[in-house]
Amino acid sequence: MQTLTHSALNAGQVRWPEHMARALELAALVLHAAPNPRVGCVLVAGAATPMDEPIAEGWHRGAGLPHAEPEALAAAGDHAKGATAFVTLEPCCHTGKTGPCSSVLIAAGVAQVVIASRDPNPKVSGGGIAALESAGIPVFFLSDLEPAARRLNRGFYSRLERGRPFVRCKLAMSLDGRTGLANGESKWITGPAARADVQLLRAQCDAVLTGIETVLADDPALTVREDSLPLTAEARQHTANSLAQQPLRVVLDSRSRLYPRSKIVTGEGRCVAYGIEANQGIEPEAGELFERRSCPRNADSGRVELASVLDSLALQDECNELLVEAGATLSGAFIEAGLVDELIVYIAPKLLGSDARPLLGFAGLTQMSEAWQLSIESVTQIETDLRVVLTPTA
Ligand code: AOF
Ligand code: ZN
Repeated sequence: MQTLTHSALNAGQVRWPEHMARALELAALVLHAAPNPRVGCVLVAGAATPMDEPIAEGWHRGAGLPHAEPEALAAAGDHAKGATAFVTLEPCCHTGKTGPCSSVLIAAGVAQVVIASRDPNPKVSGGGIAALESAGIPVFFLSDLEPAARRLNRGFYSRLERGRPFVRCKLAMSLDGRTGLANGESKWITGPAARADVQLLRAQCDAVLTGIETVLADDPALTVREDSLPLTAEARQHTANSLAQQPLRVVLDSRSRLYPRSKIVTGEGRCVAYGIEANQGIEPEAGELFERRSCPRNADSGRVELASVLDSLALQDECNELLVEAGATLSGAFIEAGLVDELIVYIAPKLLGSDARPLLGFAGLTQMSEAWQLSIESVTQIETDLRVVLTPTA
């Protein structure tokens, strides 16, 4: 396989970044394809001239459905022969729920394949590249687009490379960093548009996690309400498959206080509660969509060990991306444990005063150098509120 940076492209390859950017765009039409990665494919006529035009497009709509390459090849028909295939991820070489894409590309007679990332799945992991090359099809790696291709599937990479999901933590606060009044009233800090944006975060993840205190206080459903999603009709249609299933709901419930009629248990889709002891609580009453799991106890907090919960979600549920929608204590514990990969903070232009509730439940810092340092990824105004996306600074 030849690695190519943008500056090393020859005259016949100058439009390659453009074709790959389109393949990345196609992949991103799907909110999530879990447990599979999101993949896009563009077929371009001919092997290498600047005049080459795309002849077909395809993308992966979700687990069990055709991969991006056979989708594009089907759209191209006989024109695929001699074409260049731009695929955001290394074509697979195994038979899972569908057959190997490398074989399909070889059978269709494509002249060459250009990829933007390697597949971390141990069943593939270089095998797709090797299969194509041994059939005489050159493979090129556009390394400058690798960060974008990895970002597209950061949950998939996180699960396969670290054995745990990519963790996003959503928080909503007033301008003075408060989440509710001292009497507990918290509905609503942010406006309807910001809350619709949270629906989109839920639709993008595989699992939503909260704590038992939030369930006891607010009884949240934590489901995706399709009609609240801020999507165009076209976008909705592209991602229809990912909206067919609710994200797994996860409750941390160390002392088995979850009750069977809570919305998190009775809502559509599966719910898992993690406690210290297995087989305690409501399991028999709640039906087969509810499961109670046990976890090691964290010696400091006396509650479930958060890292074990993440390991379990990756291993047992193939969870790529987890959204934490919890209160100050649990969100603070995730941050303190260094387990949050991205924070999404909605800020409402309201002032609630110093007796209102704080954003996070950790305390005890005595020096500025101990502060949790974050970097701002983006700041977006969402009607009356702001959304700030941050990542912890390593
Ligand atoms: C590709 N193109 O569009 C995708 C790929 O169970 P299966 O058959 O759907 O296989 C899932 C695995 O295939 C997934 O873990 C990843 O390694 C690869 N995904 N590969 O060539 C695609 N979605
Ligand atoms: Zn495939």
